[in-house]
Amino acid sequence: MTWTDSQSWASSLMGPTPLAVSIAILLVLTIPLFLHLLIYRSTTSTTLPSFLLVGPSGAGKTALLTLFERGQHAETRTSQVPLSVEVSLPVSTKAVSSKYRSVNDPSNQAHKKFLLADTPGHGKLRHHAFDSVIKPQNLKGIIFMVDAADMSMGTSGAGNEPLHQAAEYLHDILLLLQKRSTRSKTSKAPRELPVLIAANKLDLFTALPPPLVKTALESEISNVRSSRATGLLDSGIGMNDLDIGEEKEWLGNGGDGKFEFSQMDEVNIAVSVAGGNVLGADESDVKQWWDWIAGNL
Ligand SMILES: Nc1nc2c(ncn2[C@@H]2O[C@H](COP(=O)(O)OP(=O)(O)OP(=O)(O)O)[C@@H](O)[C@H]2O)c(=O)[nH]1
Ligand SMILES: [Mg+2]
Repeated sequence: MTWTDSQSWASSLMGPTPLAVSIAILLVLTIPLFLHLLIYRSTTSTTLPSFLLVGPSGAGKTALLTLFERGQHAETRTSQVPLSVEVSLPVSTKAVSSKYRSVNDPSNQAHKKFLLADTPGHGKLRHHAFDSVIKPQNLKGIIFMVDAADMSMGTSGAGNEPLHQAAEYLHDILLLLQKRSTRSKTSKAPRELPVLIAANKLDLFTALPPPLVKTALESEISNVRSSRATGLLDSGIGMNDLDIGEEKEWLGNGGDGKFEFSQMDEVNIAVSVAGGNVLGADESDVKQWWDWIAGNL
């Protein structure tokens, strides 16, 4: 029996036989059901989107975490272990992933949830933060919090230790992100990872305004970068010995001259700066940070 034979199984499946009709009906009914189950299961099994809170000790990270979680401020003490909490976006703030939903969509009424991970800022405990950057679980962004009132004394340079500490920490985080992104370039383009520099404690009159926090950090990171380069050169490793093409050891392009946050765009890391205060005589002002989170959720 060949396939052209009217009795062959292929011909009988094509023909208007009761068997062919019932198989076709079965397929039409089960395929959408199967696809639905497949897609539905794969979206619900993923973990919640998360944001990482890093920054020097005393910046106000834990204070922000408690404010976001409970809606009010509570006493904090120096953190020693990382802590993750589930936070809901305020209903007034709309997540970017819901921008095409109708205003009447019932899922808009539900709060959009995410995980906020606090890390200790103490110099000896920063490995917790670095670990979280290296193996991110559905990481949507990093919030680097600084105490803007602490950085204001004097200008940038040797005298301003808080600024130097913050810049060094931020430099290391950005370098880690840059390495992560250049490493993954071989398989596919690195996913964009936004970084927010949250200038906190703007309620204090000594606080540096956010645009100045940005420039102060940029110029201090330039110093950190060039002193790291000198350290490497002094140790006998020349620029040419380092395989810069493979994996950049220098933050930003080339590593010379002035560092600017815009140099991170090249490796898909968008750095933005926004100010606010968790505490304050009047009340907290964290609107810009909520908006940034919503814009990346
Ligand atoms: N004036 C003022 N004080 C603040 C503000 N935010 C936080 N603080 C205070 O800053 C201090 C340090 O805050 P924490 O949240 O514990 O700091 P942290 O960043 O978690 O520090 P580590 O856990 O050591 O990394 C606390 O006494 C807070 O009350 C703010 O916006 N304004
Ligand atoms: Mg803390």
